[in-house]
Amino acid sequence: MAAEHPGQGTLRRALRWLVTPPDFPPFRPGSFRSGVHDTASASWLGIALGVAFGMCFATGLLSHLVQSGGSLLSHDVVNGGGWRAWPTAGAGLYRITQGLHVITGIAAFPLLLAKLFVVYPQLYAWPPVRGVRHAVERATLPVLVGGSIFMLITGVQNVMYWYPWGFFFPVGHYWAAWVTIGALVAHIGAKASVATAAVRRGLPDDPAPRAVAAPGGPATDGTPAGYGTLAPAGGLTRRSVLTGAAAASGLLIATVAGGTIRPLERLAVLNARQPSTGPQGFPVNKAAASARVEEAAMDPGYRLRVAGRVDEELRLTRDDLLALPQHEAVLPIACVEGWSASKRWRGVSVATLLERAGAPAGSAVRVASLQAGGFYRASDLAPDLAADPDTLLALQVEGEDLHLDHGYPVRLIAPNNPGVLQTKWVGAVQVR
Ligand SMILES: Nc1nc2c(c(=O)[nH]1)N[C@H]1C(S)=C(S)[C@@H](COP(=O)(O)O)O[C@H]1N2
Ligand SMILES: [Mo]
Repeated sequence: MAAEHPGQGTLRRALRWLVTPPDFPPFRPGSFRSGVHDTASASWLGIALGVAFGMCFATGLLSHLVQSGGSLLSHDVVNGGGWRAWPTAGAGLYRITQGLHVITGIAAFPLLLAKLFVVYPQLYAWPPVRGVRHAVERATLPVLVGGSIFMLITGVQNVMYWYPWGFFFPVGHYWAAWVTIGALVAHIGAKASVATAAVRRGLPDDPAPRAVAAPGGPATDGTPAGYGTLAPAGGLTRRSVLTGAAAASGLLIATVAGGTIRPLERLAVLNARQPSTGPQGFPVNKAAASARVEEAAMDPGYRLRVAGRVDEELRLTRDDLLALPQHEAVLPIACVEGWSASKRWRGVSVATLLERAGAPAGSAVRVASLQAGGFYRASDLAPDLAADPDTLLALQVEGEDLHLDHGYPVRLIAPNNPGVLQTKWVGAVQVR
């Protein structure tokens, strides 16, 4: 056997030094004595998070499609009329999808915190990189964690009407969602086999106290020795972490679901808007005073302008509108922020107005507010929605004239339309 070249010994020592964890916490094996930091808990929390994020992403994307007038980058994202596939039948569908969006996002909060708590020791796993696949997986983690936190925090801030940042919420929230979901897909790809194995084993039992003395070797899934191979410490058990996360999540669901599900309203203590509190029994999202429309809306000289043809425009007083055939519909206002309220509306169908104005059949329509500024001063109706008899310029709600804050003298209310597009204080209806 050939004598070893002195350089080889140095190399071997260097390699051994590299793969040997530093002999101090948190790197020293066994630094995390609690059994809660194990793969099974991480997998179960990961699956729950995957389901919550998946539902939240799907419903959010849907909401975005319904709102975006085909434009994904500019402030036009909230103009509507861009997605023809969205049905006008099933007036309350958006109410359900958007309720789910907010509920699943909020329910994900405790799951995410628990997941981070369970897996954070793996940050100190030694060696820091075990190969190309591991390197890629670790590189996507900050994106996934940062993106998830960003999505949940900005979402909750929007629900609270708190906008401390310098970007337009729908645009920032939308693009960050794609980045986050991309990192999530990569993460699921890397962890799918570990998670399916965990599911097959069932919910993790906490090791019996006797197992304490038998720290395991490296786990078969690649988790280094010392991570989750020891007994529970500090009173925390796997079961208590998982049931605690599930309970916190359930409690949050119960307290926000009341924004959508009326029987739960009394529990909806965390919601910024209570769905049956406000003038005429439902919330006001933007009051007339803050939209600076009081004067124009109360002006006796008010006329609704309806431009159906290039050469001609109808100018209608509120009484003119009341003299037209009136149509009634029970339709919800479903705010993107997760509250919704169903009401009986009465007014003139947009289709009736268009017909009177001589607009060509199948027209797309823009509904513009008296409001001079603000992102929600106009909304677009796709031809199907404009033609639906339940798409109303409402004059009354629940048998009363509209309250000024609900859009007096006239507001738009259309089936299955996001709240932001139910334009109040309408001043003009234009064929596009
Ligand atoms: N002109 C105008 N219309 C508007 C808004 C607005 O800010 N300006 N807010 C919209 C939003 S976000 C919602 S949820 C509904 C709420 O209607 P409400 O205030 O009558 O409940 O009005 C919509 N119509
Ligand atoms: Mo809204």
